[in-house]
Amino acid sequence: MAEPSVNPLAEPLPDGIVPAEVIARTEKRWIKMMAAMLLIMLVVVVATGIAGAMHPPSNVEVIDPTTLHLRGEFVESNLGAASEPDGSVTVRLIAQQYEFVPRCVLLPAETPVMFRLTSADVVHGFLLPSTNVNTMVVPGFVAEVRTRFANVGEYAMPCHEFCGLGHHAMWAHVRVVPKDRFANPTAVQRANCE
Ligand SMILES: [Cu+2]
Repeated sequence: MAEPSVNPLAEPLPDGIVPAEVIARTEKRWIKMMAAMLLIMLVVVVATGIAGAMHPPSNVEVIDPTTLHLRGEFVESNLGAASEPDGSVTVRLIAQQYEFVPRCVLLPAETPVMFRLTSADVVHGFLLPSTNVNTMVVPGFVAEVRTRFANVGEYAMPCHEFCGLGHHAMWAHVRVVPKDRFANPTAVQRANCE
């Protein structure tokens, strides 16, 4: 007498073993969730890049870090904020262990501002929270960032690349004032906030 043949795959599984079709369904659900998250992040990156100008700076410009103080646009008398003929403002800064020179920059609101920075020694970071300004300052290169301050006020400017033992104390400030209170700064004014 032959036993009735039973398909072992059709038998109920022992406790604790999840059926293959349940696993397949769960995995498909996770794949859909991951694809949706990637899509959302991609949209955020593109939208902030276009609307808020939040993107990595693309400027590539080399400079000799050993002669910054001797000649060229980063000599001490040329640092700080300067008004341009087209009404915009250019700010030149040097990052060095453990300070930014100058330590405070006065700027007008609602005006195109271009920051140009370079490092005199090691890699530093340049960040203005609540704006699109965020870049590395690499010795030998000029970092260039364009922004426009919508709000007046004091912006803290921390170095955000670890640059040595005094890194935590490396801060500067940007003070943004109403446009009509900003005049083309004199040689002394351009390097402080008074
Ligand atoms: Cu630092």
